[in-house]
Amino acid sequence: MSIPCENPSFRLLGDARGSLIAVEANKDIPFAIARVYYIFGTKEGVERGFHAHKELKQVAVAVRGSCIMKLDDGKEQLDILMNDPTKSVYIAPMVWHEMREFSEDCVLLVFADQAYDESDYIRNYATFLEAIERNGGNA
Ligand code: T46
Repeated sequence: MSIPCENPSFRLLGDARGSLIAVEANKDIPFAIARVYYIFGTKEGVERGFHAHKELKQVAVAVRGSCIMKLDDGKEQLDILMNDPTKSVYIAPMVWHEMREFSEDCVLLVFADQAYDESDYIRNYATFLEAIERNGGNA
């Protein structure tokens, strides 16, 4: 079974002046949006993430620049090049994720279905694998 990370492409709007993308909850994103954050100014060689969320659902999109998003459900690992503002990645609960190779201009925009809660994070990979195992090997 492959990692559930698909989200339909965002529709590119705009005209002679340039481009525009509108993102609507429960339509372009498969949940009601409770929080938006963006990661930018990531220094060269820095890797981020290295955690899974117990409950949180997220959709991430590189609105500028590029980075690589690695997803890991405890069985399978997937590297996704994020370099297109119309293409997003769904980060399901209990999927370990790491981001690397940020371009200098990368702006990674993230939509989340819950407010920030540190207790929702699993930041230890061995703990993550144990939790997957307890759940019968399913993320
Ligand atoms: C994720 C990936 C894709 C807050 O106070 N509120 C927030 O909403 C967020 C997202 C972070 N923070 C604090 C927590 C840390 O003290 O900001 C600091 C940096 O967060 P973190 O080290 O978790 O950043 P990343 O880039 O490793 O992970 C972030 C999100 O935290 C995470 O949920 O899935 O981006």
